[in-house]
Amino acid sequence: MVFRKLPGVSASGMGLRLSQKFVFLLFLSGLVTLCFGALFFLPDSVRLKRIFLSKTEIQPVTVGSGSENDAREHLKRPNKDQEHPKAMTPAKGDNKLKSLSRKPSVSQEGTEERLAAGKAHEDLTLSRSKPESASERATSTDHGANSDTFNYLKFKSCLLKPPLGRDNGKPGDPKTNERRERVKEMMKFAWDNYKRYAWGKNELRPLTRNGHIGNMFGGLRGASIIDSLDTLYIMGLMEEYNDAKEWVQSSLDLTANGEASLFEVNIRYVGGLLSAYYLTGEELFKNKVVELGEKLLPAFNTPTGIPRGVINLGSGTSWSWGWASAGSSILAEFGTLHLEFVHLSELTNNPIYKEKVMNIRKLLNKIEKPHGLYPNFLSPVSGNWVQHHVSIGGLGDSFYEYLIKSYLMSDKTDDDAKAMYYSALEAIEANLVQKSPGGLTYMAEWRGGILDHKMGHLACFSGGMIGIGADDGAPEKRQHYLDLAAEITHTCHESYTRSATKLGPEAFRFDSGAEATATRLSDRYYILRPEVIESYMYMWRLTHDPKYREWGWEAVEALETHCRVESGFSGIRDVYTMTVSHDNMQQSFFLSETLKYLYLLFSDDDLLPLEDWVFNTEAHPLPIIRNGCLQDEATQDKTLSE
Ligand code: DMJ
Repeated sequence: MVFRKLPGVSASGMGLRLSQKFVFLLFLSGLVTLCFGALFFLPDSVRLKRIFLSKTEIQPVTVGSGSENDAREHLKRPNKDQEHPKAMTPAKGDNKLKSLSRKPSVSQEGTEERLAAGKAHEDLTLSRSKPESASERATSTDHGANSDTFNYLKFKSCLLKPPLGRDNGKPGDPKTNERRERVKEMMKFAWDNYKRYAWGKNELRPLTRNGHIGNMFGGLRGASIIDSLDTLYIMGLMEEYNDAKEWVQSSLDLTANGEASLFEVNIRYVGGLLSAYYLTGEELFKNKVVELGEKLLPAFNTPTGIPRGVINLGSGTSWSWGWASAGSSILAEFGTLHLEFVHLSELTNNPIYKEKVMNIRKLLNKIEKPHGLYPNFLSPVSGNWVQHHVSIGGLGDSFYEYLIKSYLMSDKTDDDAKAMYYSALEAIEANLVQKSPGGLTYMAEWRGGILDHKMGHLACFSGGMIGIGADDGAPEKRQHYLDLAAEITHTCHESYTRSATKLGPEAFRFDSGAEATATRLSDRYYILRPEVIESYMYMWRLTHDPKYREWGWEAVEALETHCRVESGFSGIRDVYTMTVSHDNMQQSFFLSETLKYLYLLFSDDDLLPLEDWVFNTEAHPLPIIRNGCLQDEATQDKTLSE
């Protein structure tokens, strides 16, 4: 640049003014940048923000409609005491969480609530520019390209036993068979009413006799259909199964746009379609699941590869939940993808899905853990923990479940998963497992070193989890793990027996004199959850102690008495009162999990034998992958000639 001397101004004077101007301009541009940056911190509702930021970056994520159904699972197991809204608690008058919590009142039905997406916008920018890995580049154009290479017959020949057993698991004992038939009738009743009043919607509202869509699955529909496919099939409800299959064929629209919970879509839709395929061999299910799996991949485009919680299935844009501190991702969400994604790679012969979840695994394995525990919130940008809240219930639960199940599903070859599971369990025992004054064993929650003596209904799955992992623990620990599993299951059963309805509350406590009872009004509801029954089923298979079948039958009777209404099954708002108030929601997991686990509890062990199958966290059975057998040429020849 050429500086011309101005009259009456010395060279040094001019230089001084110029540098003053330069500093001023620098200051001005800094100010503008700051103001623009500050826009990100304004609530999404502020107009200025909407004007200056593009729609995709600030679009609020619609999750957890005011109706209780949604709040549910996307946030799986929220807790109202927590400052984030995973809450699905039906309490009224909790203003802090009002817009985020489950609201079971029929009169509130239809109130759509929106959680502003607390996305880290800078993260989005970073993630978009993240270079792809070599294998990603190699495969990113067609993730389902090799999906026709999976040999179903060969897969079947590698199973140790027929999936449906000798006689579809029919028990020899007539009383048990009668009980099993009752559960089958419950499934038919739930299904028929869904079909009649809510066909194609996500759930049935049994009191108002209509369908519920909610916002957890983006534009996807038919959650109850996808969640029911395998249950109908194993129960031999073939007419119903065929209707469901026909709907998948003609109406499951995977091109629908909308913000969905990555976790929920994965455990229900991906899990449900995978199971349906493995059980039936119907190519339709495979094609659908591969198409869907591909749509989930952009969620992993973050600086660390840890996916965010919400994804727009149309555009591939993803966000963190608005309530998750500092744009963090949730352990139970990004840690509950492994089983399904490994199977997607199996079916497509494309390693990308497995790579995505192995990357999560590696990061979690490497990162420093407070007292060996895994906190529930992690930044997808820095890969660091964001808060030190640890829970085996909401926000954490199925991460631990997927560690041991990954090991089992790998035909016990996934040693990292094994090592991580047992060391996590050790840390849990050392820090969270407690004995109440009344002698009940429970899992407390941990908040930066301080124990909250509360156990969520969701945490009751851990009886079954510790049970199925017992056998592969250190030899001197095996009996101990089985005992621990039985104790936890016993405690969860106590939480049922101590209520008037004999159904368990959403959370129960062990402080201020409480022993496995809810002390807060807002924890008293029951939304047809499966976790306690899930543990009965596993403990029955592992021990054959008849008490587990008796406990399961108690639950059937309580469900029939308090949750069956004229047009389906409904959750209830207070398990401690006999004059029940229904929440008007038949959750899809009632069909996929609660009734399936009850049916299996009253069936012979050869129906979906644990030697061949692991259940995903929505109770969809996925086969153990026997690579040795699958790659064996002799088996190949055998199947080809079949
Ligand atoms: C289900 O969707 C799954 O079991 C999930 O892991 C947790 N919660 C519900 C049922 O309670």
